[in-house]
Amino acid sequence: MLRFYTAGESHGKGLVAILEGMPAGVPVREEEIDAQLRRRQLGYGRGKRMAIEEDRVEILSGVIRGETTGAPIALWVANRDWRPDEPDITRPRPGHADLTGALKYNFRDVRRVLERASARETAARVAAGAVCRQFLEEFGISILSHVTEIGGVCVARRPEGWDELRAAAESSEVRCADPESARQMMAAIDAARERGDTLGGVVEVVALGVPPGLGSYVHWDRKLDARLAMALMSINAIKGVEFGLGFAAARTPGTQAHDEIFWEEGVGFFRGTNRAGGIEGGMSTGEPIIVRIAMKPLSTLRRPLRSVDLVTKEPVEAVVVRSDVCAVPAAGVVAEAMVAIVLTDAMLEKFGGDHLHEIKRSYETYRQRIKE
Ligand code: EPS
Repeated sequence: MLRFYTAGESHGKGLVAILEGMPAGVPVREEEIDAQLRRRQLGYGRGKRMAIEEDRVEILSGVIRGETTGAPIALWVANRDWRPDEPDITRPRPGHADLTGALKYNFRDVRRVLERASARETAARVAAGAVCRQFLEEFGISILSHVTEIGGVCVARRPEGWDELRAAAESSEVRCADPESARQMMAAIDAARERGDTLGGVVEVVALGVPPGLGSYVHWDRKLDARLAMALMSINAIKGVEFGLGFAAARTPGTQAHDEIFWEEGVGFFRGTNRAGGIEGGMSTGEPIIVRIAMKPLSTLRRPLRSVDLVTKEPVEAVVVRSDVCAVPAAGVVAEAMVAIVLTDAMLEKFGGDHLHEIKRSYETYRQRIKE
């Protein structure tokens, strides 16, 4: 249904995203894409690069007078820190794509790898995701995220309501909804910076307003959780994905692991709990989709690990380049974008049409039937 590509290097001229398959008639506001790009640039623990860049989108195609036309949407985000002539790097970082990328493509310079393996690429994803968010908004679907863990510091408490959770996370420098936990996370980041170290963490992403029945139980590659997991695992440095109870479900007996079903006049079917994280049998249940991602600590270390020079084969210390101490808050914003892209694809698959009006009609008919 929906396809998207990105192109661009971290210190190339800029980044491109091409989003193909978006129907006509979707209102797209450039300011909203820019607002998402700005959110991705924030976060305590980021390096100096984020002070240099001021990410802004330019819509090159597919949108006329603020509405999609159904044609491919090309988005451009320029790099301020464009450096076309940097020297070679031959000291690969353990944990990075450097060594394997160089072996695979027969490079003697890992810069050719790291320029593309860099998480700078995620700015293009956020731009594409921001267009998808505007499509989802038309159906009352919204996506939020908050950081639940950084460097072993876990969030101690969280607000009850989704709006409160969102507001608290948005106002936090580490995107954590509990100010006291946030303070401890920032202290952990400061300590890691002092040591020349980096920190990973966990982010929870929540999608609200998703109708039941997106995805499918009939075939493996149409399952919604499988598609979300792939999209989220594709984000740089993400090592794990879990839905609802996730790995804890493996340690929970069946009587306490599932969500009992109820029905009420005017509401229809609903669950009393949401341990499944909004997905059963590869389909959305209509409850909030709740997914957590684990990010490893970044592999560029100011106290470098042992490595081997690609050319001389001598033991060396891995290269030290400018980088972030912690990018977990930013990863949450990227994860929201990836979830938006997958949900848009799943919505188009279920309710698809060439114009937003057609899709809305089909969606309303379905909602009505479900209610009855
Ligand atoms: C990154 C290294 C840093 C980060 C970068 C990801 O960039 P630089 O090498 O220019 O200092 O700032 O992230 C971004 C530029 C971004 O926009 O997120 C890396 O090696 O992955």
